[in-house]
Amino acid sequence: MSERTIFKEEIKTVLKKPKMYRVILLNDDYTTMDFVVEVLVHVFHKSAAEATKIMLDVHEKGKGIVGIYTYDIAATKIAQVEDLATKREFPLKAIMEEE
Ligand code: TYC
Repeated sequence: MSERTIFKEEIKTVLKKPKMYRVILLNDDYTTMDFVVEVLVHVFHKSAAEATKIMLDVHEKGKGIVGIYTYDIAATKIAQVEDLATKREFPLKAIMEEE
């Protein structure tokens, strides 16, 4: 077997795409609209216009996707949302779902 021979399993390991996770923002009755926009701008790097659109959509529909990330990035962003919300005493929450 030459050095260039690669087993099928090795190819699979090398080429396997990471699982991706949707980060979903949940509506509530207490968090202010301004704070949600602030979070979308600072944590999810949305423009003010895009953040406002997403916030209003979540407000109307109850939840909405704010981004799709690898597990660690999604978990970090969810923790940042929780951290900022806790500091301001808002119940704002984000969750993740596997794509
Ligand atoms: N429903 C909130 C209000 O009326 C605003 C809001 C929007 C809260 C989106 C959370 O994810 C959220 N103040």
